Amino acid sequence: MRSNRRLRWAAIPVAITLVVVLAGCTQAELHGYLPGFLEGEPPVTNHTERVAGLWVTSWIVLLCVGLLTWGLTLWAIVVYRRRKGQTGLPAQMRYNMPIEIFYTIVPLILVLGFFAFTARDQAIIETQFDEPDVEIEVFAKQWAWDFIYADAVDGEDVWTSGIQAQRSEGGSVDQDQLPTLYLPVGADVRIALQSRDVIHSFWVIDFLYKKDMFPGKTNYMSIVPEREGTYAGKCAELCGEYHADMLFNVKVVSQDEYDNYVQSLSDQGNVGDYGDEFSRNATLPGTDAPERVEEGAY
Ligand SMILES: [Cu+2]
Repeated sequence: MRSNRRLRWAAIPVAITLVVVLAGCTQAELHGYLPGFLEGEPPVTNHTERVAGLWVTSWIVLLCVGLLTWGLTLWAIVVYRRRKGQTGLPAQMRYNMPIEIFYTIVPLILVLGFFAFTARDQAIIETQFDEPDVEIEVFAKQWAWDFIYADAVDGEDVWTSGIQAQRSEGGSVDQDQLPTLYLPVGADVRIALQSRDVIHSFWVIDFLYKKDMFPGKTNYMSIVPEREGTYAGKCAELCGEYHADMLFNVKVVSQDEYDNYVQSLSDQGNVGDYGDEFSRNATLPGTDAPERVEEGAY
């Protein structure tokens, strides 16, 4: 009873300190210094708050575990230090059931807790739009990106085919020549991720999410971009010599600007299918072997 009351008194200054410290936090600090959070601006996508929440909560829990562990370690070092005149080993303790149960149960609760919250958030983030406003197909290729805007202009696909980062002699990247994916702000976007050759990974840093891209298998990502701006993207799976130059940008723009952009692709003649026929591997499962050309066919 007495220790309970003492604990309650101890909790008050801890709570006050937390409130004062957190109230003075900037957006960047509240989101654990993850990229993309700006004071007074909407989050980058509909998922970023959730990802940041999981990250920051995990850190706070783990920091508490750390403080407890470091505190107990220091306490043991100080209280049980060797005093003047002491010799030999101190009394050795073993089979302390309460302590053993404690350090079995507590980590188990922590691991199950992390698993449960991660599984919950992942299930929500991985739920794909059945009827997206905008459907994008992304093909990764050594070492650039092709973006296909499905049914974007008069029911037809339009596309861009990218090249890898072009560097000046000093090594800086020419941003204008990077492959650029346009997305309309506020739209339900579903992105189909595929590869033309080896395994790559689609990573837009400020989206706080990445996903592998495999030849012969399509992965999906469903998001609502919520803040206009330009966001850096890169391949996040070591994929060969110029992996580091496999960069792109995502431009989140107004619906009008998006419509103008896809129309401009159509005007340039980038219309129609730009799919698997440009992939390197022509012998994937489900593909027929190339037919032998009849003699004299040439
Ligand atoms: Cu790659």
